[in-house]
Parts: sequence; C-alpha cells; structure tokens
Amino acid sequence: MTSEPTQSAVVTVDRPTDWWKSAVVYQIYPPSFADSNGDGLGDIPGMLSHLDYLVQLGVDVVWLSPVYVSPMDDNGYDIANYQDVDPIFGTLEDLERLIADVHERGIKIVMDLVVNHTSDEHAWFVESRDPASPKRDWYWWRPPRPGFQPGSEGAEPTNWEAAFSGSAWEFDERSGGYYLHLFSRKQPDLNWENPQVRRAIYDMMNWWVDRGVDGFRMDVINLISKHELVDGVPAPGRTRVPCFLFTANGPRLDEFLAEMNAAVGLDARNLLTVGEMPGSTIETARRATDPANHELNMVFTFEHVSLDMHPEGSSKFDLAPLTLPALKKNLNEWQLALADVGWNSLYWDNHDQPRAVSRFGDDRPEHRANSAKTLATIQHMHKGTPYIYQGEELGMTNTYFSSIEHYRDIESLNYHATALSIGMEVEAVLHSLSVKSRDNARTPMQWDDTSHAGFTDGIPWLPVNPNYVTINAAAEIEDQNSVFHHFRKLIELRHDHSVIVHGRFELLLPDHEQIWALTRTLDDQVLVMIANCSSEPVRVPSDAIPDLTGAQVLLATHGESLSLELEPWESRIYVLG
Ligand code: TEU
Repeated sequence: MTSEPTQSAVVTVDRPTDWWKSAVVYQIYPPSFADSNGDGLGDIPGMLSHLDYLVQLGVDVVWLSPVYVSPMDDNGYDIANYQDVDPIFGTLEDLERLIADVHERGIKIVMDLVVNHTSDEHAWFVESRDPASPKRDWYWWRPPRPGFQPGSEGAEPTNWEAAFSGSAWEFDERSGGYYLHLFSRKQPDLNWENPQVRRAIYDMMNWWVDRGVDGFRMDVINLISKHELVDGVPAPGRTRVPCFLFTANGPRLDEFLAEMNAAVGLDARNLLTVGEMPGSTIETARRATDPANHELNMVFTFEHVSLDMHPEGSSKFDLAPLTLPALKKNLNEWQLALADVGWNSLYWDNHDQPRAVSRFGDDRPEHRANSAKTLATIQHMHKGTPYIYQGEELGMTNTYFSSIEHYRDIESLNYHATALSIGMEVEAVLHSLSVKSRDNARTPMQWDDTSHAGFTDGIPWLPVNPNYVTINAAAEIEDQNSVFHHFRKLIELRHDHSVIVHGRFELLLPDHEQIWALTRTLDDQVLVMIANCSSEPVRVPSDAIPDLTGAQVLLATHGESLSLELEPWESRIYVLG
C-alpha cells in the first residue's frame, strides 16, 4: 500500500535549540488553499505554485493540515493510511517536492498528526472488527449495556455524547459490540493503553521525520489517555454528557507524551511540537510544556475561544457575548503561568474556528482592515509562537451563509439535524452556525478578483466568500497599507527584536472595556503596545502606561503619533527611548 519515497527529496535543515520560539507558523488547510487541476478542491501542486507568497509574507513554518489517504468524512482528520497522500491532494512525490521546496526557501514544515483516532477505513480498524483479530484491542470495543437489546437506544456502554453530536458509541452488527468514537462514527478512537498501538504510531512518526518534516501539530492529543469508561450525570433536559469530560487529560497523558518524545527523538532532533488540547488547563499545559518533562513545546488551549460559549450551554453553538476584560484576563493568566516554565502558542483562529476579524474584531467595511491589523498586533505582541491561519493575513471574514444547503462541515450538519430534532427554532440554529460554524474558516483562499477568487478553474467545494472582489491577496500585495503588509511587518519585527520573543509580559489596564495595553521588557529594552479594541474612539489614560516621551513607533495602524487619542481599532507599538 505504501509507496516508497525517493531519498533524494530529503534536504537537511538546520534546527537550532528552541528555534520555534522566534518562528511564526502559517497554517495551510489543503482543501481550501489552491486548486491546480480544476476539481474544486485544493491540492499540493496548488500549494507549490504559491510558495513565494509565503516567502513574501515572511513566515518561518508551514503547518500542513492533513493530506493523508482519507475518505474525507472530516476533511482528512479521518485517516485511512498515515504513510501516503490522498489522490485528491496529489501524490507522495508531490509532498516530497513540497518538503524540499519549502526547505529551499528557508521555511520549515510541520505535519498534522491525527492519532487519537483513525478512519474506520484504516486497515487496523477493518481488521479489529473481527473479534478474534489480534488488532481487536487496538480500539475501544465494548459489549452492550447489560439488559439492553444490542443496538437499541440506551444499550450504548456509556451515556457519552460525541463531539459531532449523537452517541460516542457505534454498534457494529458484525462483531456484536460497540466501538468508541469521540468524533464522527467514521473516526474510531485508538486504544493507547495497548503498547503495540503506541509503537506503530511512533514508527510512523519516525518515518515522516526521516522524510524531512520539522515537527508535528498533534490533533486532540490530550484525549489519548482516557479516564474510566463510566456514565456521567446529564444536565437537566439532556440524556448524554459531553465525552471530553471523561477523556481529556487522562491519567497516562504525560507518560504517553514523554514516551513518544523519547521514541521519536522529538526534543533530541529539535522538532516543533504543538499539542491541540481541548479541555486543557493551565496546569496540564504547564506540565506538558515544561522542558524538563520532555513532552511538548507548546499546546493549543481552547479557553480563550470558549469565552463566547454560554456557561450553561451544552455546545459551542450556545452563544454568549464576549467582553474584552474577560478575553484579556484569560490570555494574561496563560502568559503569567507560562512565563518561566513552558511556552505559549498564540492563535485567534484556525480551520475549526470562526474568522478572527468577524469574531474578535469588526468586519464591517469601515473597520475590517484596522480591526484585523490590531488583532494581529495584539497576538504578535504576546509572548509565544504566533500561528496565522490562511487568509487571516488578508483579514478574510466569516461566510454568512443563509441556508443549510451551503454548509459542508460534518459538525455543522450534525448540529443542525440534532438541534432541529429536539425542536429548536431553525432561525436560531442558522444564526449559531453563521457565528460558529467551522465552514466560516474553510471558504477558499482569496487570491485575486478573477472568478472563484483565483482558487480554482472549476466549481469550488465550498462557495467562495463574495467579498473576494475587494478582499484578496493580489490587491493587498499592491497596497502597502493592507492587512497583508501589516502582518508582514509584524513578522519582520519579531525577527529583528528579541524583546518580542523573550521579553517579560505585563498587561496594563486589565479592566478597561476598550483598550488592550501591554509592555514587553528585556534588559533595558521596553516595548509598549496600545490598542483600541472598539469601534469608538478612546483616550488612553496617561498614568496607566509608561511615559512615551522620546519613544519611537515600531508599527502603527493609522500613522506614527505619540498622542494618547486612539481612533476606532487604532493600535501602535512603541520602543521606549
Ligand atoms: O479538533 C478538535 C476539537 O475538539 C474541535 O476543534 C472540534 O473541531 C470541534 O469544533 C469541537 O466543537 C480537531 C481538528 O482540528 C478538527 O478539525 C477535527 O475535526 C477534530 O480534531 C477531529 O480530528
């Protein structure tokens, strides 16, 4: 099944200790980046034709969302073969060429590693369906609940709700048992308790490192060690409990991560490792990123992207208003907790989250560009490694689809079906989707103002946002004042000023409802950032920030000034004299 790659594609890349601390990572979501063959889906040859764009932006690393063989139930996060490329994205040779071509340009590449689960079409799972197979124990197979008819409502081994709606257990007629899937029924969870499973995964990771990749973004990695498989107490009006309560941050998580690190030489080879960790806390993140523990470099927390979820809600689609003090407080807590031990990742959005400018900024035409720039300034001035999600550097916005027909994302479609089945109003459901659906981030990359935004010559798999006519890469590259050039300058600043990488972080005005202000300090270098996170003008209280006399502006949204008056979404970074 696995085709043997040609060794000539491997380029040796220098990876100094802690190189990832001064790096900026750019996430490519393959289905939506660039289509080379007119099938409406992005592919690796499409990426190859846009590498100079990444060079121009100045990013250091590409994180490639999955391109492995997959039935695409969850757009590639359901993997049927870890060691080959899905034909819709190209070939293994194309991927080797990508690795070599980014390396040639001084850019590193990090692969998505989805090992909490496989596809149900992976050979391991197909084999494990046979109760007599040696692979049976590679997944979480359990008998029906005693006293219930197998396959009937209530016969599931526990009352857990999958992340994509419905029970987290699927009945398999053939083997007469249930298997666990925390996501879709086509994403069965691997049993990490079994040492053979872990060995097979480490071997596969080594195979990729030998092919020249520079690290891994580890999908839901804090779900690999489960707690006990027992029932939870459902909230009033519910029959099930969210499965992550029983599967996040389990007792063997640190042990498994340390074992993986040693078996693959993650630290020894200076690979970048970032663990996606829904339900992680400051405590779990500190343990996982403490260099002494040899687990991960950094984690993706979900805390700041959960602040606009209703506290009593059962999913992210139960909306609540977000306040600036709450957002600042959360980021500040992570900054302080990981100041001396561990390291932060910094992100506003990715392929699972709404577009940053629509969620945290103001995407109306008069404020879109400035709010996108100001959000970027805030992100890049925190301490940690910034992640840019494709199109964020253009200030791309949410989709605002008006009908369920336009959506493709399994989480959105399942939520819609389940919510309507329990009697929720269709308008409310569509509203929640327009705010939170993952498809907001997945509309095709807007390259230029030609048809389908220059993404494809065919029909795009997900409609292009109609605002591509004005919001697109070609136009922004031309305009020195664009969101793109603002991101480019932020990246340049990070490379030129070690205070941005290593400086101590201090939040100012924590309770202010409009202003985000902070300082970064390294020896005698002091940076001050002031930002207006509102669509009304504001005056920064002079006694709340360091004296700016003699300060030099490093980057500003509206022009260089020492004034404390800020226009809507105006922000400035100063270096004190
Ligand atoms: O996401 C994990 C995750 O918990 C959420 O981001 C999830 O997508 C959902 O929005 C929860 O409400 C990762 C991947 O990033 C995502 O694309 C995959 O669908 C998921 O794991 C399963 O592999």
